[in-house]
Amino acid sequence: MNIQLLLVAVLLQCCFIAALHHPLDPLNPSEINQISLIIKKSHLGTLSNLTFHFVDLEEPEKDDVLKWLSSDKRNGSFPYRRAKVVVRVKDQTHELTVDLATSSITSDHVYTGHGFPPFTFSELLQASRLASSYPPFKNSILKRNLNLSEVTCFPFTIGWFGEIVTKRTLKISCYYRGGTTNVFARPIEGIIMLVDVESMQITKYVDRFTAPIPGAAGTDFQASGQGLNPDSGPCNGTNTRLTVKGHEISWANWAFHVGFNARAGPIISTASIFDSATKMFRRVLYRGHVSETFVPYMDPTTEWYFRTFMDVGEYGFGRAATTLVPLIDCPGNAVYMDGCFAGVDGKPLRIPQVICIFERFKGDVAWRHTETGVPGKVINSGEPEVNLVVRMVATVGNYDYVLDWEFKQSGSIKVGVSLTGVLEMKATSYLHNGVTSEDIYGTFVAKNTIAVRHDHFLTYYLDLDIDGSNNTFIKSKLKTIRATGVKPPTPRKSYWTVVRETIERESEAKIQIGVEAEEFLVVNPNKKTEMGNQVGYRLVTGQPVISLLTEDDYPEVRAAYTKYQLWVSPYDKLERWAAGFYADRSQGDDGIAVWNHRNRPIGNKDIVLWYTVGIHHVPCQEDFPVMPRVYGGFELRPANFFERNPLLKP
Ligand SMILES: *[C@@H]1O[C@H](CO)[C@@H](O)[C@H](O)[C@H]1NC(C)=O
Ligand SMILES: *[C@@H]1O[C@H](CO)[C@@H](O)[C@H](O)[C@H]1NC(C)=O
Ligand SMILES: *[C@@H]1O[C@H](CO)[C@@H](O)[C@H](O)[C@H]1NC(C)=O
Ligand SMILES: *[C@@H]1O[C@H](CO)[C@@H](O)[C@H](O)[C@H]1NC(C)=O
Ligand SMILES: *[C@@H]1O[C@H](CO)[C@@H](O)[C@H](O)[C@H]1NC(C)=O
Ligand SMILES: [Cu+2]
Repeated sequence: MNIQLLLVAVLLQCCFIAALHHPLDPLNPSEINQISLIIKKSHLGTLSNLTFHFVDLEEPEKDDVLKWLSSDKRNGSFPYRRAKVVVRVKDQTHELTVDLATSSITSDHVYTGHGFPPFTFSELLQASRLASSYPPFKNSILKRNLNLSEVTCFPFTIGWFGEIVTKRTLKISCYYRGGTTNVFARPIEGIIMLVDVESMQITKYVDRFTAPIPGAAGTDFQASGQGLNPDSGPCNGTNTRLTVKGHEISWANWAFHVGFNARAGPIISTASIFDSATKMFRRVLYRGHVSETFVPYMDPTTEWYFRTFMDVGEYGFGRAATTLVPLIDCPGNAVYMDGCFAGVDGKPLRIPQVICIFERFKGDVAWRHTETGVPGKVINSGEPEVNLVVRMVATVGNYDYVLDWEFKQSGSIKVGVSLTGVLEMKATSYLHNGVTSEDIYGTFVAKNTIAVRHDHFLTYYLDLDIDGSNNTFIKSKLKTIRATGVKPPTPRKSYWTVVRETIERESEAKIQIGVEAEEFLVVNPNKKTEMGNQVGYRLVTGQPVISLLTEDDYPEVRAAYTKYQLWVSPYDKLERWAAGFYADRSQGDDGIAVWNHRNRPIGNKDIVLWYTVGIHHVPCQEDFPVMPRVYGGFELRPANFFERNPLLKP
């Protein structure tokens, strides 16, 4: 049986050694090697079967980073370099801090709370291969008259449904290739296997029913060649203003750092914008990245109910990242960065060209005006919009997430995700729609094939530092007023005004967007413009989507934060992952919804925004056999940050 690997990244042993430039630079291959050697030589290494689940830079103290950046930053190296490592050994999860300068483990703590660290490639691969040699499965395949060599199995994380959890577990579901490369299009329905990951054995086998395997015809996808070649049209910028120094980027009026880790994928740090009025760089975003994803499927039956994925915490977006393909994933003028992370054995793995950075001219107007009021003249002025994009693509099984951070010279940062790839489909004995009145939990996209309804929630961690660390979150309500008090009276009956509400506590800062007309601002209450306005940035929200599951449903207990699109918390180095660090089989006792209960003060404090991009996905036939991209996002836009339009000459 030739089970294909679900992981599409090209993984190579790392072969380069990057010099350290910036305290937030990701761990380089030699550092990852050093870390795994330190751990293997320790008491943990002598125990059997040590597996590495997470190896990342231990975030340096923010004050130290800021001090280092604001001093003459090239005049000396950063004072320390530490790693956070999570390993499993003897069925226990160890959280380690490793100091790279002294080559020592400075803390070793056994985690005993709920949930498990992310799965490794090796575990997923081994689990996917178990079925082929499992006699009951071979019988089931024989019974269905299928060729075992044409079967591909995938491991799925299984969430939590109130049971007592003692083991790391996956479920396996299988598909039939037989004449197609679109593996997900031909599900072998009715069979579910439970895998105990620690012993790597199938511990439960259910073959509940058979359904016809959807046909192979029409499932393959080929590009039509209609795409404009990005090299030939006016689609790409010239990059003349782009400088990449290690992980530090400067472009036009922006300067920022691009990192990468196995969990979040791309991480934007210390983004500052040059103010031509003051001739100074001003701080905007200390750190931003995807914090968690939640993808619950809306089919409550035996083979499907557990599909309630938290991809970032269970698998890792960085781990699922793919090597970008020039002229498809990124235009011709893109520059690329590699990504490194530790494999199951602690050795560094490299994903070549994991992030691309490119200047983009989409044909949009940045600003314009035609002035006809000057006698005898028609004055046209304006400029085209040219932006800089930082992109990574994570392919988590069937879905592809294109993550973009787009920097505009106006000071905006547009953050978004495009979803494409293949739907999760289910085989049914019904041929097409209209033959049953029962709920089929999805849409017929092909004969005997239902694409199951689901949601995508991507929660972003946004540590904004608007012109300094101490910021305040403001909710501005647009309120309708009766125009009764106007003197002298006019015929107008109503207008709207802005009622600014300063949010002092985090419990008042969990917000369902779109219920009222309101605006969200992060301001620096200690800084005002010459006109007396507080300097700030506005959060321009996208479609207001919240989870529709009931609060007592187990997936919702784990992802309670998806009932609100926006949360604000005081900065705490330990609070980065919206559903908690140990997302696999978590029980909802960690994460932003829980931290919020402490109701800490957030006025004039270093604060973090947690914003969720949500998409309710009701599949349609055009999403088959591969779906055209769907976009969701938001924008961080200056609001009284500059004295005037920063796109103009000073
Ligand atoms: C350690 O790993 C080996 C090979 O994967 C396996 O055969 C053995 O059972 C494992 N031992 C323990 C204690 O898990
Ligand atoms: C770096 O610069 C700061 C301020 O200019 C100075 O106080 C410090 O001594 C310098 N450090 C080194 C290692 O040169
Ligand atoms: C099963 O599939 C394999 C691989 O595609 C092929 O080589 C083999 O001939 C097939 N066997 C039968 C009985 O069709
Ligand atoms: C687009 O990029 C390519 C490759 O860098 C370059 O040759 C071409 O001139 C660019 N096109 C435009 C319109 O800038
Ligand atoms: C920021 O707030 C903290 C307390 O919340 C205070 O100690 C500090 O001085 C403030 N910094 C500035 C620059 O206002
Ligand atoms: Cu979807």
